[in-house]
Amino acid sequence: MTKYTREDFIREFGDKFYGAMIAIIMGSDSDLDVMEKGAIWLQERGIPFFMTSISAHRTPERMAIFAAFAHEFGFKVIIAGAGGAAHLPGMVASASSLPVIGVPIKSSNSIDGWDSILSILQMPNGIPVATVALNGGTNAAILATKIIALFVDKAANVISAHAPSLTLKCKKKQEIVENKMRTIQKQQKTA
Ligand code: AIR
Repeated sequence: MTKYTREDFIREFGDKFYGAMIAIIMGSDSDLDVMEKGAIWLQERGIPFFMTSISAHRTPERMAIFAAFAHEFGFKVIIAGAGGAAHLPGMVASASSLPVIGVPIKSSNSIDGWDSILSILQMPNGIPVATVALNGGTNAAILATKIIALFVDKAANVISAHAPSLTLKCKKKQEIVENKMRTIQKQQKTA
């Protein structure tokens, strides 16, 4: 078996990686439903990202190469999602100097999601993985954007606009609930 090398990775993608500081990796294409939500959140806000699948168990050499050279490839933060025996975020964190955000995924081989959560959350002392909620692909993208917002103005602007957009969404939710209150009150009067 031939070894997977740094040059193989560059051959696959070129050496610019779409000018992305955020890398999104996942154990399988079956994780896409969850992970693409984060990618779409970034895309809609004009934040460049790179995305590929890497399996800690099925393609360990490719994972090791990605982790070892992610910093050199220009990434500043890695989002890693996996399901079941979810070793990808922790193994990448152990071999990279970059911060890793782990996304536990309730996958087809997951019992109920706890296996993925605990595999990513319960890292040994010395090798942290910032773990978001089960299937939290979007939150991972927001956290990654907050990290690069420390030194990228564009990302800082995206983060500044994020809180007001949530307030607006909540205003709509508030209206729905209050409208329901009025409907119930009206029904009570006419009863
Ligand atoms: N997985 C793949 N290699 C190692 C792990 N932990 C995970 C994937 C996916 C699940 O196994 O992240 O969540 C099922 O993968 P598949 O390819 O069988 O659908």
